[in-house]
Amino acid sequence: MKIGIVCYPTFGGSGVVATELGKALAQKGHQVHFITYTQPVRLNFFNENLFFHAVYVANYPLFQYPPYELSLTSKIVDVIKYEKLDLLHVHYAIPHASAAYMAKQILRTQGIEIPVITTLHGTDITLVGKDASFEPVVTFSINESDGVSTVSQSLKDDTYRHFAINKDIEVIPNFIDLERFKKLEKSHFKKAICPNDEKVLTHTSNFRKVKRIQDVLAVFAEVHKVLPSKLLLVGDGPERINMEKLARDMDIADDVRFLGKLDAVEEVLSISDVFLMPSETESFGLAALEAMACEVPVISSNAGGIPELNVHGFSGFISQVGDIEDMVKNTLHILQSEHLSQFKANALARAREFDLSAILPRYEAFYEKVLASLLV
Ligand code: GMT
Repeated sequence: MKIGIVCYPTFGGSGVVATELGKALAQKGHQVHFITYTQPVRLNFFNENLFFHAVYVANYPLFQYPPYELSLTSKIVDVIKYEKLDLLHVHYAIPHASAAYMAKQILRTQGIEIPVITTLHGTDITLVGKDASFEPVVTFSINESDGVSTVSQSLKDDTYRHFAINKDIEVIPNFIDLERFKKLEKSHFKKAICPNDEKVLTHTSNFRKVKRIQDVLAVFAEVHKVLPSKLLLVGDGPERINMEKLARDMDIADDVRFLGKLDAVEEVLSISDVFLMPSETESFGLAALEAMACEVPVISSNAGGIPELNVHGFSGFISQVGDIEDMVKNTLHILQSEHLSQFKANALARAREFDLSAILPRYEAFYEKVLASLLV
C-alpha cells in the first residue's frame, strides 16, 4: 500500500507514534510518505520505502500568521497526486484533519478519491480541540474522515463527550518497539549519577502544565526524606523554568537533574527504579509505556487512559490526580519492598502486551476495513 502520513515531527507523543508506525509499515513493505514541516526526529536513517516531503510556508509581510494549513494542504494534494497514494493517515486533529479534508475536496475535482484516516491523540480533543476557537472545525473534520481512531478507550469516550461525532471510532492503543526500548547495561552511568547507589526516580515529558511536574517534585521531596534518591527529568518545555525554581525553593535541587531533550531516553530509563506520571489529563501515556519496557514500574495518576496501561498493584500504582500522599506511599512501597524486582518484571510483562508486532496488524486491518467500506 502507498500511505501518506501527516504528523507533528518534533518530540511530542503523537509525532513519535506516527513516525514509529510509518517506519514499521515501511519495514513490512508498504511505501510510506511523511508530509510535515521538518524531518521527523526519529526518521534519521535511509530505507527505500520511506519518503519525506517538507512543507514550506511562504511568508509575506501581510501575514501576521503564516498560513501553514494551506501550504500543508497543497503539499498533501501534490504528494497524493504524483506519488499515487492509496490512503492518507493524519495524526492529531489540528490542523491535520481539516487540511486532509480540504486536500480530499481539491483532489475530487481532479477525479482522484483519497481515503482519509484521522488518529486522535489526546490534547487535540481533551484540551485544545474543544476550545470554541477550534471546536466546529474539529467536529466537522472528524466527521468527514473516512476512518477515525483513538489511542485509548478513554479518549474515544472523551471524543464522543466533547464533540457531536456521528462516526464509529476504532480504538488502537499505542505500541512500543521492544527491540529499541529495553533495559541496557548502564552501570557506569548509574555510578556517575548515584555514587552511593541511590534510588532513581524519573519523569519524561514536554514540561507542559498538564503534566503536573510540581507533583513530581513534591513526591520526590517526600521520598527523598526517607530514602537516598535522585530525580531525573527528561524533556523540556514551558514549565521547566518554574520547576527549576521550585526545586531550588524546595531545597532538593542538588538531587534533581534536568537532562533536557534527550533522544536516548532508554538509557536514562535503564538506570531508573520508578517512573512518575502524575498528569492532569493523559490519553494514553506513551512515556510510561517506554518506562515499563525498560523494566521501570510506574507511579501515575488515574487521568484519562493511563489505567488502560498501568495496572494498579502490578506494573505500578495509580492514585487520584494530585494525591501526593498516596503517590509517596506507593513509591516507597515499591522502592522499599522486597518485591521491587517483581514490580520491574511485571512492568516489562505489561509492556509486552503493547509490542509493535501485536499492534501494527491492527492498523493494517483498519486501513483495509476503511478501504473496503468505500467500495460498497
Ligand atoms: O503529551 C503530550 O502533551 C504530547 C501529546 C502529543 O500529541 O504529542 O501526547 C498525546 O499523545 C500521545 C501519543 O498518542 C499520548 O501517549 C499522550 O498521552 C497524549 N498526551 C495527552 O493526552 C496529554
